[in-house]
Amino acid sequence: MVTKYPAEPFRIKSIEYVKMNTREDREKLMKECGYNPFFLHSEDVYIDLLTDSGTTAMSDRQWAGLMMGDEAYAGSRNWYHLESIVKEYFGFKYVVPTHQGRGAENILSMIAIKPGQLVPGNMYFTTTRYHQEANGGIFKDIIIDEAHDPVIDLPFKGNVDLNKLQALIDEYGAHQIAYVCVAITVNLAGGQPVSMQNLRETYELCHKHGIKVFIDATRCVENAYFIQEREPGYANKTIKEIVLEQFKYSDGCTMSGKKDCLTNIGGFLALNDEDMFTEAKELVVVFEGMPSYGGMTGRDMEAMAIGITESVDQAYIEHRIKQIRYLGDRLLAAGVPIVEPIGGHGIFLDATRFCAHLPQEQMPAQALTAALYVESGVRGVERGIVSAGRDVNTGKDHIPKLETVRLTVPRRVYTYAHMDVVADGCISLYNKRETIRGLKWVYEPKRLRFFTGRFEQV
Ligand code: PLI
Repeated sequence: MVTKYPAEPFRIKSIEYVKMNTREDREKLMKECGYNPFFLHSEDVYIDLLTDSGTTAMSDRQWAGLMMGDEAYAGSRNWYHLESIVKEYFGFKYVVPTHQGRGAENILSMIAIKPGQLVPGNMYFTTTRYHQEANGGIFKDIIIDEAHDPVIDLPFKGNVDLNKLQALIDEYGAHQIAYVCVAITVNLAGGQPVSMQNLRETYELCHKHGIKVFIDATRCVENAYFIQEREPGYANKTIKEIVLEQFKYSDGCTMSGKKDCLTNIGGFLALNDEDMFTEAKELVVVFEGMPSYGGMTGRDMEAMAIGITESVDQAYIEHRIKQIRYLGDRLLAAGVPIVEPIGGHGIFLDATRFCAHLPQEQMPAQALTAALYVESGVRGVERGIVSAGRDVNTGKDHIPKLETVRLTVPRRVYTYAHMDVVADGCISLYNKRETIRGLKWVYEPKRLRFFTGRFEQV
């Protein structure tokens, strides 16, 4: 049965209390942490929507799996379990475990990029682009133009623009392209999905020119749900079948297990090329650990193997997507500007329209994130000019068209009542939005500056 907002498909077996502090507390705390909510103690946060990464509530089966951890330095049985599950669900020949997604990005960038080569991708992601650039790659954005516009409503707003990709091949030559990175879904576009047709066409174009395609699989189950919901021919396929088909149109993937694998830590690189696999195994021992654990404990690997099997459950993924849609629908009904259509892992407040009185150099999304915490005890995260960082060559700020605050919903953690609290907080702040003050830098880190930067009010 298709329900607009299905109830939680689980019952709660263990709980963690949260507390609401006072507005005066929150004003003081936000000033002390330099208007960067990454510095807040999580105990001072009432509803934590900073990220959906590693914040999942594990199931009883996963907790039971932890007790099955084989903590041998080499050859842990949990590794063989995880390896077989990844092969079955993702369809690749080889798997290299890593401590989390960026560990896999580091290894892939080291083995696949020659200095000066381009790495086209459907919008940048912070850690992904960092590793590409650190290995001499040049990121090129090939997402469709509409993805940079918060109000255009398209079913697959994360799609690769094949004309942009073709133009890069024509201008630079295929040999100058290290590989194409396709993220499913696209995080910073608002969790927007990529269609199966677009995955297929991107792969066909690349292979015609001998270019490899690597998928950023971080939210591949959410992407599969949107394909099932929206793409002709997929309504009767299972999520497991759709997930598997997505990877047919690629040569490998990087995975942050902390999202769609339903675990608190872990990741992997999976691929089909034997030579690349050999090189990746040589590097994993340098940066992560043995090729049979890659920075994870045996129990983490067991939890991840079980998490992957649970993630393709229809009731789970439908509730997840629709719970987020509930929050977005409430905001839209109250006139609060958000990125549309509502995507897979959170709601993105459109800070450009929300804080129309602030110029982008005063970092409206950072200011809005701070103000929302003070207003409601809800922690979101800036995904705008601060996250975009500086151009490695010119040193100038990247100026993203999307200036957003991401309210990222952890998996299986919060209820619809929590979503109401978040919506009420956003709406009451929107009604006094002119009171939000802009920010300026006090300390700007050289790398991934959004994590540890500090600000003060203008
Ligand atoms: O946080 P990691 O190292 O496990 O994964 C890095 C990473 C890669 N790709 C994508 C699309 C991500 O979203 C991602 C991590 N995302 C975080 C931490 C987030 O808050 O969105």
